[in-house]
Amino acid sequence: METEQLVQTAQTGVMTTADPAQTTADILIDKLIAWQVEVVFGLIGDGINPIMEALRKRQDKIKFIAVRHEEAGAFMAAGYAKYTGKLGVCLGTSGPGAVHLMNGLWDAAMENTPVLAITGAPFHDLLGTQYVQEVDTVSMVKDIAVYNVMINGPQQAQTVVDLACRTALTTPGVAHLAIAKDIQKKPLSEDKASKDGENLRASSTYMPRIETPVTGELDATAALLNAGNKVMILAGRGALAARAEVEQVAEKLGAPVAKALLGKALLPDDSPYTTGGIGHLGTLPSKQMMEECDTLLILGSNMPYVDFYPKDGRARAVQIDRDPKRIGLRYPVEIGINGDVQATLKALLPKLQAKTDRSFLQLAQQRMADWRKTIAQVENEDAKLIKPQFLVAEVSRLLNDDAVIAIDTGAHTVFTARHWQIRPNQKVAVSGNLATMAPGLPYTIAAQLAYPGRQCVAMVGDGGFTMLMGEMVTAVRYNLPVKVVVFKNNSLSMDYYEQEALGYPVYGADLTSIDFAKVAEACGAEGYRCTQKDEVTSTLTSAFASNRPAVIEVLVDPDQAPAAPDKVAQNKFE
Ligand SMILES: Cc1ncc(C[n+]2csc(CCOP(=O)(O)OP(=O)(O)O)c2C)c(N)n1
Ligand SMILES: [Mg+2]
Repeated sequence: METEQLVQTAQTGVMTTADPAQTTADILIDKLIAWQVEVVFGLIGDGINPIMEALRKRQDKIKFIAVRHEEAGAFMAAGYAKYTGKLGVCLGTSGPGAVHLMNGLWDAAMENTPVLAITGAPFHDLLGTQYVQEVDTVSMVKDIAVYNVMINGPQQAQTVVDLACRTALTTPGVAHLAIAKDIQKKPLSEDKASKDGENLRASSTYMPRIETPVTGELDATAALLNAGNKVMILAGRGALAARAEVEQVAEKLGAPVAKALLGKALLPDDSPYTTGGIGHLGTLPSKQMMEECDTLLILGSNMPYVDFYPKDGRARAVQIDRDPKRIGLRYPVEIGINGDVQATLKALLPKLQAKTDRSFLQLAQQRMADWRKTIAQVENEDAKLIKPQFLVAEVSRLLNDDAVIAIDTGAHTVFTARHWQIRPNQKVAVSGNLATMAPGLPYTIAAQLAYPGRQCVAMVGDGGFTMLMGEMVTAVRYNLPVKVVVFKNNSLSMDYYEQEALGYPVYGADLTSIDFAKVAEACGAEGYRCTQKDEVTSTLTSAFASNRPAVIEVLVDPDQAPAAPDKVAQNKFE
């Protein structure tokens, strides 16, 4: 696994010195270039014209991707950062443009994703006068921003843009800079520095944060893990860079690894060490092993489904996380280590004793063999309609070894999480914590920009896709050959089943049918359609072979409920 996926590499600082004719907007964009920002996702407006002009003048150094909806721009910035670990940047005009960014910013913030949002504001002397498009964007993002400033002049821009980028990358999280439109075009020569601020400067120096674990905790951790007879590992996004170390720990302790959805890429699904996903969209073996373990090692995971942890008092637990606020959040752990998972495991490994009793891991492997048979039966069962499980299995089989996948939110998330057998060099982004609909297409566009040579595929529901499907034209405009697989069930099916499970008569869940293949064609992309099971393989094969953006609309069986792990074989929703 490339560690590049997780952290921007350290960089030596470039101290940009602006010439006096440079405006705030010039300084802002030069700083972004110094921070190695390659792309800004946004949509113009009269609140950001000077920023657009600064981008236009530097288009050979920094790319502006014009989106059709600012929400998509923010999802693209978030997706870009989730896939690459680099800073994602989005831009929206004052008022409505900024408001549209919010959902994508929340998505980024809830996954500690490094994103910088830049918003415009009305003329500085009109702020507070209820002027047209006046939204207090600094207040709007204050619940999520790790850095949040209104820039009041080019002098200040020389410092705070660097601070915004560094804070977003190192915390990591969402930084926000708001700039009134006249301030954007104010030249440095017209902004006299204060006496105290005269020598204040910043630079694009950036060092990723590295936490060093404390030895005392390591010895106690090793003792606890060595004493366990049935050790289980729960690993999430924070463990992604530590594949080799997780494998070594699993091997030494004879411990199966359950992967939280955001940690799906940690181990390939055919690894002998993993029981696959966990939680409502996980596997039965993950659930069973978690119930039966006597020791739990949580690695960089904040998996929210508390029912899927061991019962209180049943397992002694250790948690390693770079955010101390998360230690003990989901399960009462005995020892918490605040640190990077990879560094901590490296230090811990020599202290662990290889367990001779392999029976717990062997039980997990045997259960996984049964589970694989069960899901293969579910996928291949004779059925009149196309089963979404079968569709995922076919996509999974036909993907390139280094495919980059985006998953939207809905019943199809459950099917994709479970039936896509991830391989070692495949990547994924999903709105794991906000669990919002609509990011699938924007994420995949960002993926294709970040990895031009790789196959980028989005798995989306018909509801979520409709929300931002205008971005198909963005894929066309920038020649991005993304592939969007639409699970068409004419239903907001996840919530259909939720209402049903709660005993409500289902209301508001049906969708009026849209011809998505035609929508794709109208945008200048290719449109494919499957209505029969025997068309799926050939249609996917043709679409994946195309070098153009494409939508593959697949009419799936709406009666397939996203079942909980123990109901999978019976197809019941819990
Ligand atoms: C922005 C947003 N609105 C509403 C929801 C609640 N919700 C979660 S899944 C879902 C249904 C998604 O439908 P679709 O995209 O068609 O996928 P399907 O469940 O049919 O696979 C809804 C309404 C949400 N998560 N995000
Ligand atoms: Mg649907």
